Amino acid sequence: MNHSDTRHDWDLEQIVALLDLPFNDLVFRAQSVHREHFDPNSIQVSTLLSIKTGSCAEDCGYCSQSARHQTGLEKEKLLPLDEVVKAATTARKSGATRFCMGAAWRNPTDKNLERVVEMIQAVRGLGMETCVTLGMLTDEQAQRLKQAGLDYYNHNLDTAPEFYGKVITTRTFQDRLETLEYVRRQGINVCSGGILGMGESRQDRASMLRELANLPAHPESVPINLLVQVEGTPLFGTDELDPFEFVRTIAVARILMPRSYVRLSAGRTEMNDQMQALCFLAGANSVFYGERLLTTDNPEANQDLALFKRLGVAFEEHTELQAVETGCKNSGRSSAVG
Ligand code: SAM
Ligand code: DTB
Ligand code: SF4
Repeated sequence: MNHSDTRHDWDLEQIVALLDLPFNDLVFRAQSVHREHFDPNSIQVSTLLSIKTGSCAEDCGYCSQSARHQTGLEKEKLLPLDEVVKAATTARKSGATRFCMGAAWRNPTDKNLERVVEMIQAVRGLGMETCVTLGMLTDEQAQRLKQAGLDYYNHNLDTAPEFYGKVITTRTFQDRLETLEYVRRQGINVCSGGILGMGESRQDRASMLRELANLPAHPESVPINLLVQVEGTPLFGTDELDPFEFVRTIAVARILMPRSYVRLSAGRTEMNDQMQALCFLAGANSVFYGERLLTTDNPEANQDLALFKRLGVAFEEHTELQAVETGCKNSGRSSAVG
């Protein structure tokens, strides 16, 4: 979808200049853009489930699930369908509109993909939006997921192309772009973002945002994760990122991709309420909800409800899809928290 105010021709200097703005100017600008397209007091919530855990063939330096890192993680084979349906039903009852299923694969086999197809169909049957993240796909596999009715595919660029080789050596940045292209070609909504706090520079953060914003179409959903430092991974012990630098990056993501949902993703357990509020002010309007991410903790649901209530923000009730399809500002209903 191309709109007159969405650009795909950002250069690095322009993005670095945004990141360099005085903090107040940057956040004000991001919040102004945010208000042109979204209800500023409404937050979309997704719940995550790890459907296959650990023993992954890739060597991503941040990840607890790589077979190459000794993280003491309990491995789990692909979950049976009934367990997935049970978890999705619980997530729906607590107010999540989207159910995201993650598998620790470099890429799915066709046989495993069929099992995931069953899961997608069952979760859709509960009236929820579906998202899966399964690693690299072929064109045909993306087509199969589309046929199954999948709403979103999550596949992060993770970091700047210039920094990529310092974090992952078993695949290339180009591999990631290819999967995103197959997913987009099938008309599946794209969820793609990255991780901050891996020792990258501000220029690297700008470069990652440029890659996302200059895709032929902006991802509908842009997760910005703060590295969750897992003992036993190569990135454990990395110097912590200045929290304001994280907020700045959220703000610039909002400015560059004005109609995308920007998700304040992993890392919220390390953030205080004030920092999360700043992220929302800077244009983040989606979170993972529920006490578990994939293998690490997320804030307790009660804690999030209390924060949302204090901030006067509400869960977005309508689906993102309706918002994207109607292109409507403030089109959704929100339910007050509390
Ligand atoms: N294996 C698939 C893949 O890598 O595309 C899907 C699952 S993978 C766990 C999904 C995403 O989670 C990664 O792309 C990365 O951005 C994020 N992630 C993984 N470990 C993380 C960590 N320790 N901190 C923050 N984000 C993390
Ligand atoms: C994304 O960008 N973040 C989520 C989701 N996409 C799949 C995963 C975060 C994982 C955090 C570390 C863990 O729990 O293993
Ligand atoms: Fe495997 Fe995904 Fe973890 Fe990389 S991020 S090791 S591909 S599960």
